[in-house]
Amino acid sequence: MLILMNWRISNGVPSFVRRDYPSHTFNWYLQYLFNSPQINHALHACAVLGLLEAKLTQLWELKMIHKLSLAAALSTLIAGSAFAEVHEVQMLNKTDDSRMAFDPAFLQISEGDTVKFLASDKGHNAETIKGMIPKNATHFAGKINEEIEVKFDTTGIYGIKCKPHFAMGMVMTIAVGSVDEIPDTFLEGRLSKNAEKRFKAQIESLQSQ
Ligand SMILES: [Cu+2]
Repeated sequence: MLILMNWRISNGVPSFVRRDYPSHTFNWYLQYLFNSPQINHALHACAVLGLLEAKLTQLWELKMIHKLSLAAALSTLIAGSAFAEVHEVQMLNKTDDSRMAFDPAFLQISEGDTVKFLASDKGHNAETIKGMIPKNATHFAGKINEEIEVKFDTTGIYGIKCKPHFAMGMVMTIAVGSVDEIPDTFLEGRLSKNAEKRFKAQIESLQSQ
């Protein structure tokens, strides 16, 4: 798609976006052809790109932007937000193997992805642990029973806790981007035996990937 767009861009004003064309009808047609939810997501991204390109085309016609910046803007969009994912984590009183836990307790995500913490059971929250997030990353703290969505833009390892059940080991690890190694200081802070044990298991999931 990127090559196609760049080809169109380098061959003059992008022309495939006809602003009078009902693109959603076309999307439904493709969805019917492929009959797949993944295709549906991809088409949604394409529709977003189409709208953006239409806007950029207008700017282009007004000679407000340069050919290269159009290509760069589209490339960034394709590489970034169009494919950012939302991951859901449940906050639970009980899972198959433990009490008071995040499920999943370990997540590997891409930069720019979002994690949504669901208040599946009552009495929990999600917040970062001091000393257990990457340098330059921002701390966050949800309130009890609050469902928060957090976007992770900084690469590295994040230790997350539920404040009321931290001592019981209600913690999770989120690895953002390609993390080669765990910082030496990651488990150096004050952790209960339970929290430390679960963190060690979560880190093993990372290293076994
Ligand atoms: Cu909790």
